[in-house]
Amino acid sequence: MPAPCNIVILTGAGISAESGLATFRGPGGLWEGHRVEDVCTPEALAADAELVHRFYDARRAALATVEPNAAHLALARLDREWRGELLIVTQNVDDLHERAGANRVLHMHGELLSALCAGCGERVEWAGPLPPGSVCGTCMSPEMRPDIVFFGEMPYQMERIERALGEADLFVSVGTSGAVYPAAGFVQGARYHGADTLELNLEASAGSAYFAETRLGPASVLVPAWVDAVLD
Ligand code: BJW
Repeated sequence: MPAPCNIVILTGAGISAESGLATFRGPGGLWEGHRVEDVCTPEALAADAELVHRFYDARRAALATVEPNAAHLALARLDREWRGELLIVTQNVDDLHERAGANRVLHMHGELLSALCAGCGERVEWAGPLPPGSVCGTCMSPEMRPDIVFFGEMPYQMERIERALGEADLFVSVGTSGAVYPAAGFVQGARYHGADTLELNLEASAGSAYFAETRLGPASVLVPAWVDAVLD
């Protein structure tokens, strides 16, 4: 890999699995018998806000008990030492990339530790439980909700992501099943613009066929090995 080149890294729930956070679609992926597709929708929030809040309260509680693992730490090292453009696009709503020390991180599906006003779009730091009807400090509308991109909603910063993919020389995907769009389509977008593509995942995913190379194994092993090879 000639340095410095432009790298875009997409991460998914698999990178945080070895920290102790559950993935969505593997064993143990169900929560109180619900699929994520049934809980993470604007319709579910409207129909049963308490259920949706309970889901995210449980996720926040779990997040408070875990630490970044070797894969997060390796990407943070890459972020510090890589002289070319680099963007870590994470689908994860945890803060483990940041806690590992990475700065160039974009949360396309929102963040557990912030809240969103559905009225004015203001995003604020999470300050505790949000009973239905919680009022926004900026526009005063009673529409505060978890800062999560639900199914059917537009993920954050798509223009910036698409620009980065268009300029990428290398696209690397870590720990994602390739089941959820638009993230699942990034590999094809990057390839279309001429990037090399590498997938690091525990098992073959729905997107594996689109990658030039797939390496199978735990992220805590594959990611540090790949980062060492890129930097050394
Ligand atoms: C390991 C490991 C270890 C385990 N080491 N690996 C058809 C085409 C296009 C779009 C659609 C379509 N049909 C429907 C849609 C739209 C929909 C969609 O994709 N639905 C699918 C169900 C088909 N998408 C949307 O609605 C999105 N918005 C949208 O499309 O807007 C319109 C638009 C138009 C044009 C341009 C752009 C946009 C919004 C999607 C919102 C996703 N939200 C969630 C929940 C919120 C966040 C949260 O609560 O955490 O995001 S769903 C959930 O899935 C979460 C995740 O970020 C996301 C992806 O999951 P991920 O990360 O891949 O986890 P898993 O569990 O699926 O996989 C883990 C992987 O790790 C596995 O492969 C394991 O093997 C591996 N692994 N341990 C390495 N130790």
